[in-house]
Amino acid sequence: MALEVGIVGLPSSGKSTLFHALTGTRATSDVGMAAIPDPRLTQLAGVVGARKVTPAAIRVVEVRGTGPALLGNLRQVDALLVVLDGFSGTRTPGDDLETLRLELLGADHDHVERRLERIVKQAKSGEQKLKQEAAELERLLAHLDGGATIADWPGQLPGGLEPLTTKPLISVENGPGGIDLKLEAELRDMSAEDAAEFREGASALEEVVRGLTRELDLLTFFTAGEKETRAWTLRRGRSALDAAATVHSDIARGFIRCEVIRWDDLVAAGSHAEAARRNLQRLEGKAYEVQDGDVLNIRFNV
Ligand SMILES: Nc1nc2c(ncn2[C@@H]2O[C@H](COP(=O)(O)OP(=O)(O)OP(=O)(O)O)[C@@H](O)[C@H]2O)c(=O)[nH]1
Ligand SMILES: [Mg+2]
Repeated sequence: MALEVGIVGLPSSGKSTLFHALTGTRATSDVGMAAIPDPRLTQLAGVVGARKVTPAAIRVVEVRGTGPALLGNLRQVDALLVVLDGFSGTRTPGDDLETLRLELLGADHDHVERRLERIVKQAKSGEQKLKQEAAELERLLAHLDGGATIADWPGQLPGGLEPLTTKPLISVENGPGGIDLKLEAELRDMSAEDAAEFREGASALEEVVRGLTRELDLLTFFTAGEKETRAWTLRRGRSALDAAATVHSDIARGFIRCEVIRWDDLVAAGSHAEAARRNLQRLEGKAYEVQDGDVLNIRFNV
């Protein structure tokens, strides 16, 4: 499953412009993929002579409003990108962020309330587990009504609640004080060379993507084949088996062991064969904790 991020913002703040700048897709669709640029991938692909190079990607979802029902579409996403209008001169980004936070709080309150209603109905069957959940939700609702947030809830949350307000939130000020999203969206439609000539440094959007990977504590690992060389994201602290599952569930199921080499060792060696000769490759098992920059070759049988 690719990482997923939701774009939220007040009307006309630049949500669709950010969506286009990130995904290259016009907002006729609400879901697109944003590639995560990584210079290591290009080097690896060169060394193994890959015919296809695939960067890691984030799924991006834009929601077209801030009501509870629309925001509710974001319960599955891993993080929120909040777009703030800093270009029109008619808004105060800090105030708009506060407004957005209140909308998110409102949506979570609404969500807990509805869920409580539903569970109370279901609990009439007398099932003990449902009665317990109803009691928990009632306590949580009282906590929210008292002006607190789900994030301050001291206990464990009822399973599958998926609040919005506990998700990592990254704000993007659209305008001179932040990122000129209109320009980024226009650059997106140019070739990489033309775009590079226009801007002084790296794309400002790269900072947004880096912020996301930081907030979500992600690392990048690689698979480096001739047919395809590819970058993948994984939460820090996860195992080789989790990495295998990211690539394909069959590979995880048939996992035997995996060969691990540091990306720069492989680049320095110039080929898998030379890296093996220099003994730069290690064999690891399912429990191995994957490190940022690892190149994995997973042995499996199906
Ligand atoms: N000058 C300038 N105009 C911008 C910028 N970002 C967006 N706009 C313009 O502002 C308008 C609204 O931008 P959108 O990206 O459609 O905003 P939105 O949040 O998706 O709007 P809704 O979906 O209608 O709520 C468009 O006409 C954009 O071209 C910017 O950075 N500078
Ligand atoms: Mg829009």
